[in-house]
This record gives sequence, structure tokens and C-alpha cells, in this order.
Amino acid sequence: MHERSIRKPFASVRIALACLLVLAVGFASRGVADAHEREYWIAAEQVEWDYAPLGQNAIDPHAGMSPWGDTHVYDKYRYVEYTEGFGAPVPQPVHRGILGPELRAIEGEWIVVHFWNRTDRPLSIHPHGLRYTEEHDGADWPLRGKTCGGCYVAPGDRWTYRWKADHGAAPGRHEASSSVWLYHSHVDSVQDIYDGLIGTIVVTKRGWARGRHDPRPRDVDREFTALFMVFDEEQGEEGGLMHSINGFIFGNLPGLDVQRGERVRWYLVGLGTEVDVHTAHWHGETVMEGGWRSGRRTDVVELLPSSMKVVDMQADNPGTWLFHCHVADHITAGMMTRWRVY
Ligand SMILES: [Cu+2]
Repeated sequence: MHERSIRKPFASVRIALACLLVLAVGFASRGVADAHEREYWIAAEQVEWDYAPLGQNAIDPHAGMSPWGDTHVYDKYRYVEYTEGFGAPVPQPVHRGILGPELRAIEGEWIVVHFWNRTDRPLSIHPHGLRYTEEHDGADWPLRGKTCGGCYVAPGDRWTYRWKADHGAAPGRHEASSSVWLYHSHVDSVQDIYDGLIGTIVVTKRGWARGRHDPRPRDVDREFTALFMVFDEEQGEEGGLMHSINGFIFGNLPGLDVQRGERVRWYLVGLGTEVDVHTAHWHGETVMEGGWRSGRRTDVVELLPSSMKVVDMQADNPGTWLFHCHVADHITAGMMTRWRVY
């Protein structure tokens, strides 16, 4: 069940026959995949965000959280996913925290996002990695003007983004079977990101999805996403510099639980400014940075603002372990949590 699956495109010496078969299958699957769209309904909303919902330092209660936890609830903006036609909010895995919904596609598919700006400011969605036309770039800048519909979505307005997860968005030949990309609002991009308008996209390489309707990669059992970012809540005052993983500080991030024997893929992303030099570190296990097949074995992964990295882990060491940034100042400020192998 937990064996690694390595696909070999050619296994036969009957080259001509094999080539014909592979080409036929390749074109057939491409035709199907290219026609496929994955639709999402996403609203931007104003919320209260609690960086420490447990109300305490869950790693070392006696040490407290001061000054960072003296105030730990702030007004934020978030991307929230809804069912078709903005029916009901779609719950997401608790570990994703402040991150917006995870968008997925298999190489060759389109991602279609129906966006509704339910806030008091113009916003947008700008995706990294995917292929788009100017109208769907989602980035506003003064000289671009009115030609770009999706670059400036006024309060109350809607826009439908169309992005293609083409070959250029999919993992390269020697990479892991899925790639992670950031998306974020890009009207006032610095403020929009600090406000919390951030999410991730996962593109699975053609032939590596679990199925036509399940784009998750089939060579892993579980996936986590972790955003390392210092949110600045008080114009640079130390107590407002929230050194968070997915918007949680001092061990308040829940849900990083795996079963022994599982193959776990971690999507690691960073954002922020020059203080956002992070080194994600796991206790208890090592990882393959870049994926099973080509990875570098390590237990520390370097992240800069807008880094997007994929690492694979064979979870075989039961225990409750720390997962934290290894930068000294960031440890002090609570950029840490626990993860568990059952
Ligand atoms: Cu750090």
C-alpha cells in the first residue's frame, strides 16, 4: 500500500508498437484533459483572525506569548470558498489556517474561479505559475488602465478568472509529481498580502493524478501546506509582528497529524519582506526536498518571500514532534507548532 510508485514510460523492446500505443493513449488523454475545467466559487471577505485560538503558548505555557500574543485577534481579509453559485461556505482542512482555498488541476486542465469581492476595497486574484491572458492576470498597475477586467474588482463586483494549468505550470521532468503555486490579491499587492488574501494552487503532472475526478497525486497519502510569514499588524511594532505558520503562533496550528507509514507531501511557501528568511525544520523525520525521485535529503528547507517548495516525507517515526522555523529570532517569537505521527 505504501510502496512508491515509479512509472516507466517504456518497458518493452517492441519500440514501434509501444510508441504507437503510447502516442495514441497520450493524445486521447490530452484531448480529455484539455477540455476539462475545474470551477471554484471564491469570495473575499472581512473577518476577525485569531493567531492563537488556544489563548496560550501551547509549546511552553510558562513562557507565555508576550509581546506577540498580548493582542492576538486582528481584522483581516480572507478568500473563502463556496459551493456552486455561492451557496454555502466550503470547510477546509483546519491546518490551512488563514490560507485561502486550495485550487487544484491536473496538467492540461483549466482552473475557472468565480470571484466575488464582498469587502470594502478593490481586490483581485493573481495566480503564480499558470497561463493566462492579460485580462486574467489579476494584477493592477496604473498604466494598464481599463483593458484589464480581472485586475481590479471593485467592492461588490464579480469577475470570472480563467487560468490554464499547462505544461509550464506542471512539474518538470525530475520534480515531484505535483507543484505548488501561490495566488494572492494584486491591486495593492503588499497590503493585500499582509491583509491575508493568500492561497495556493497544486498542479499534478499528467498521468500522476489519482483519477479523472481526483486530481491529488497518487504517489502520496497525505498533503499539508505551510505558509511561513511574519504578518505586520502594528506598523512594525514588535508586538504586532506575528511570526506565524498559516496564521498561527506558539503551537496554535492544529491538524498536522499523520499515520505511521504514510507518504506525506509538504507544500512549503513563504511571503513577506526582508525579515521573512525562514528555515522550516521538522523534528523526528527527514524529507526529500524536491520529491521522492530527485530530492535532496534534509530536515531543514530554506524559504524566502514567495518561495514555493515541495518536499516528500516517509512518516515512520511515531511521536509528537516540533515543526518550526529555525531562525533564532523567529523561534523566540513563536514561529512553531507540533506535528504528530500516530
Ligand atoms: Cu522564520
